[in-house]
Amino acid sequence: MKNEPWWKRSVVYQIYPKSFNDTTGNGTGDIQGIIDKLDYLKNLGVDVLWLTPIYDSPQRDNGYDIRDYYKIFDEYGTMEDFDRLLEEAHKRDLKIIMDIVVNHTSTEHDWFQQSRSSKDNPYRDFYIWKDPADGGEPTNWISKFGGSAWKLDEETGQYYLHLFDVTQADLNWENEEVRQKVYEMMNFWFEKGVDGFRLDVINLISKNQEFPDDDGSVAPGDGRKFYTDGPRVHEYMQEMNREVFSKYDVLTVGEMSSTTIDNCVKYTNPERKELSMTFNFHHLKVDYPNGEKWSVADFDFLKLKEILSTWQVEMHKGGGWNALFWCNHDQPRIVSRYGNDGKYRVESAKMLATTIHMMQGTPYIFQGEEFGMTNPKFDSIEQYRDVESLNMFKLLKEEGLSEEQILEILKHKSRDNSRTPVQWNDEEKAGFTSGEPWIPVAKNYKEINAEAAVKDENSVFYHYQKLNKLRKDLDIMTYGDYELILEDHPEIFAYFRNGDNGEKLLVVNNFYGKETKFTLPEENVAEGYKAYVLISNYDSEPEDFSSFTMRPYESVVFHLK
Ligand code: TEU
Repeated sequence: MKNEPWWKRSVVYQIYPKSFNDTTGNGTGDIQGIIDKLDYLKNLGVDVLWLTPIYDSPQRDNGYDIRDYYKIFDEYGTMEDFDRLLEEAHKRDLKIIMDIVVNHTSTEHDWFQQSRSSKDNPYRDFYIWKDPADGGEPTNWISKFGGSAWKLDEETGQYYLHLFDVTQADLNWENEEVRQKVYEMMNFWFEKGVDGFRLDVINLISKNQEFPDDDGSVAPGDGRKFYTDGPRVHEYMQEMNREVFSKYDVLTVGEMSSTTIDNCVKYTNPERKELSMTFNFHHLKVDYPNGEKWSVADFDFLKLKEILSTWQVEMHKGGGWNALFWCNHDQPRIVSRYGNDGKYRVESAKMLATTIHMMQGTPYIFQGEEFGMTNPKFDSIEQYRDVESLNMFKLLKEEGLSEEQILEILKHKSRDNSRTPVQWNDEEKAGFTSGEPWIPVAKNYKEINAEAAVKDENSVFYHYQKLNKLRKDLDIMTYGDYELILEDHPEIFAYFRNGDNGEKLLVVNNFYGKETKFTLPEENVAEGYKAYVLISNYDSEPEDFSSFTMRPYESVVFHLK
């Protein structure tokens, strides 16, 4: 285990700079704001900070639309500020990973400006241009943000592909020059000293060059099968690894949209020399009835257990590595989703934290999650900022839904649910800014904020701190095999982690707000073991680890030796 990479034992904290901490009063977070909170993050016990894109950008998609990969977005600061952040973080033994978006660029990027200018411009082939088919879009694929994935450019009479917003044009990875430019840019950031990358939708970069129409078997115009984990994607990842990652000791995490376990094993098995680990989203779709995000439904608990467990077992078997997470800037807050953001907010936030952190992989904590921030429950469309939410509002209205219905859906599903300003304290604007925040602060900041959490030894914050510390102390958290038990139990998510020499962790979580009985199944009865409670979320502990009544959202981890 000695030669294992450092990132297997790390905990990553995700910062969404726009909403993190504003020091200038312009209502938008900034780099200095991150520097000011480094001690807070160090105290939480995380090892790595992932910054979502901080490059120059028109901000149509909050920085995932990059205009210049070599420049910091003005409102966040300057390259000098960034260098200072890197230095201050490293001083505290915190690593920094950058978010790299290379499936697409902003249409304001110079490459695209050139590319669009004429058919024979040297940059034309940097993007994916197609002639009209039968006078219309080249294929029937739809964009992930709604509407066609193709946009006609009047200048030259051709369409360009945009899997996301119309201002996010897909790069043409078939073009070797594009790849070289991307690797050059990646090397620039590593030479600066950053410690890794989160690679945005990296499994979408290789498109089926036939560009076929989708037959609609999944959903009308779906198109995903023609570019998800596409034909040359592993070749590109290996090339990227050779040209960039292999030269540094870094963490690389690929964001994998609608991927499969087989592919994620390939992306992350070290022998293949691609990436360190992958994010997948299957466990965050168990509240999408029939795969439909834009509806409101309870989550399917048995399916959740099945999905997470299958990924645990299969990735381990294949020698891959999982990124573990509940929250990010695209997902509603987990405590409002699979937990309880009312009476049992604290208990359920801790229970969810334990459930995911005790699995095998590298855990990620999204800003605010560490003290149990909730969805803001906006009640008017004016409060929303997200391009996807605004597009969907329009589209669902056209489909005939009432504003009231759509607002109810957005309350649960909008990406803005996680993007409201971090609630630092109970002062005006939650201590996020002295100005007017770019997106409203959630109303519950007086009760739910970082300062209150740090003052309260029973807070969610200290639960995360403890989990982070346990990871450092116990090898079994990193290396133990995962074994689900009670797979059909309708309320309890329980599993073992099996280490060497019979050492075990028994992780038992009640996912509901009522009492339920835990009984260790016959075949798992561990004779002769002594059990020590490692971490739990109530102040009294069960007497017998093999059978006890669980309180609402109770969570207990036993160390069996
Ligand atoms: O997200 C990719 C992605 O597929 C999503 O999770 C997306 O938010 C979802 O499909 C919308 O329903 C990444 C970024 O995390 C996201 O913020 C960007 O908007 C997107 O890529 C485009 O760069």
